[in-house]
Amino acid sequence: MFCEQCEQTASGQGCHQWGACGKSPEVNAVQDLLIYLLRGLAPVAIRANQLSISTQEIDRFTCEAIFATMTNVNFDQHRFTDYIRRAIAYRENLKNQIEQATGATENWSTISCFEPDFEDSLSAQGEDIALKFISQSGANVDIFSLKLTVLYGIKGVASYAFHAQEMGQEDDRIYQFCYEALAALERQDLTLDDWLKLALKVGEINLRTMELLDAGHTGTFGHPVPTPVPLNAKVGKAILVSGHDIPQLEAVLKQTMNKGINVYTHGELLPAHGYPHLKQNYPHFYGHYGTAWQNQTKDFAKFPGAIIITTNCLMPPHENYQNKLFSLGPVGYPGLNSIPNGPDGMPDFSPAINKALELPGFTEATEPRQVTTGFARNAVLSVADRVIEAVKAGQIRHFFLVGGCDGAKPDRNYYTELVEKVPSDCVVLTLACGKFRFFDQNLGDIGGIPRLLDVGQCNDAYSAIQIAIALANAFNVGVNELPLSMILSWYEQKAIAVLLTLLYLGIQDIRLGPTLPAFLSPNVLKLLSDTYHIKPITTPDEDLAACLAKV
Ligand code: FS2
Ligand code: SF4
Repeated sequence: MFCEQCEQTASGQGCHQWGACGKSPEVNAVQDLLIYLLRGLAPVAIRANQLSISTQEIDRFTCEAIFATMTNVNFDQHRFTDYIRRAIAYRENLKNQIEQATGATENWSTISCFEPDFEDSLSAQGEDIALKFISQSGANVDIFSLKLTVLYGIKGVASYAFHAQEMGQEDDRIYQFCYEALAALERQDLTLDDWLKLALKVGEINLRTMELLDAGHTGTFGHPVPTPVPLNAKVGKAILVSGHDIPQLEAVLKQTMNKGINVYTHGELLPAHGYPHLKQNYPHFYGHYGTAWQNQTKDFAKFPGAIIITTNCLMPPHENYQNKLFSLGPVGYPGLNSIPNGPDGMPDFSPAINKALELPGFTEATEPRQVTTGFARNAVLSVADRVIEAVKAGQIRHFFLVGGCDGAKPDRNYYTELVEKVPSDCVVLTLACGKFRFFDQNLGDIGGIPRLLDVGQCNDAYSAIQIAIALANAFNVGVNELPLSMILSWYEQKAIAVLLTLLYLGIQDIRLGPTLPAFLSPNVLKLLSDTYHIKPITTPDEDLAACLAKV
């Protein structure tokens, strides 16, 4: 087994025996096998597109299958076997269509003809494939490093594209690029410079993908508005919805209407409370429960209702709550209840609803507590004039974007301490699950502008980028000249895609932690730090001093 796609990779070097996320070597190997099949499907899809043969269903399948290989999404070997079978079926069907269209036999490369032996161990075959990939590419560690950067970045893009597509937002250029990048992983003729350009292109395409996702969310649910969210429990039956998928959260809300069940968000679904459409139409959309994903084994065990996990981050469930936990879409774990589709092909949440009705729910209310979310781009930019005035008047000295993922490592306390130490004349913008390190702190306000602004999920990185660009335009400077510092925490592959987007946009001086990606070779890291001055976090005091010296 070899996997180093996330921040918690073992010893900062790679998981070899067992995934620190809980992924077994067998599941890791079938994930590698699936990626190999998708890399072989890619050239066939590219050829089909050249011939105007529709690949729409395959585009969506590819994104879902890639999404399933991300950290903390799917641990179920059977699900990967199914994805593998479907990839082969789609590929062979497309080949037939291509041959019918051209009237000729195409010369497909080995990877596009590969079929595993389903009678034999798929994980053993996946191990072989992974070793071959390493031995083919590993001779040049820097190129291998950038190949992994591209692959992991594409995983992030595919997950965002999957979300956007659920809301009817698609752009063929995204799918085409994913195919091109997957196909490129087979090439041995590209230089370091070519791979660097391809990695930045992942960032460019990811920006477009996040733009679509933003359009999907705001077009479907309205622009988020600042909204107080109860953190306390209310007496009554309860369902907890976790992950990132807002359309699926709405489906749960629809199916629980008038059933006497209060719906709570967990983790990255907190910002869903900011969407006016959800707040206005579903009175039982109540509050938020628990904190970041890595605390779920405690939080889920205590929750007295059913729990639905729509996307990452799923941890291997504990026995004491597995029977009330339900997974959806690309998410999976052996033996975990999965939400079936109804006759209309849409998820039917009845099993989770019935479980919630069976369970006691909250029998006592807890002490009222709340946080405010909903400071996405529209809300922040609607007070842009006041923000600009406050900056000009010296009331706001500096902005800190403290965003990204959370995780279990103790060195992530850096982010809590940093926010606590941010001087009182500075504003903190935050997004993604890393905010649970400080989201309930009362930092007060500056002239009515809150000092802690929750822009949204990691999926809302586009919103944060638009805020930075709008401020830069208002001050007639580039984003790098703003009194703004980006202090990011990463964990999984969406964060890699967002980081590549920031580099594509030419953002300098990003501080990244808690550790730097293991898949970046020393030379690649040097290249990035020479060009973009990207640097590891140090201590809160040192980093704050350096950021404030920028003004
Ligand atoms: Fe957080 Fe986990 Fe959002 Fe990441 S809930 S680390 O996969 O997607 O951010
Ligand atoms: Fe290890 Fe992360 Fe890979 Fe899991 S996803 S096996 S923790 S590197």
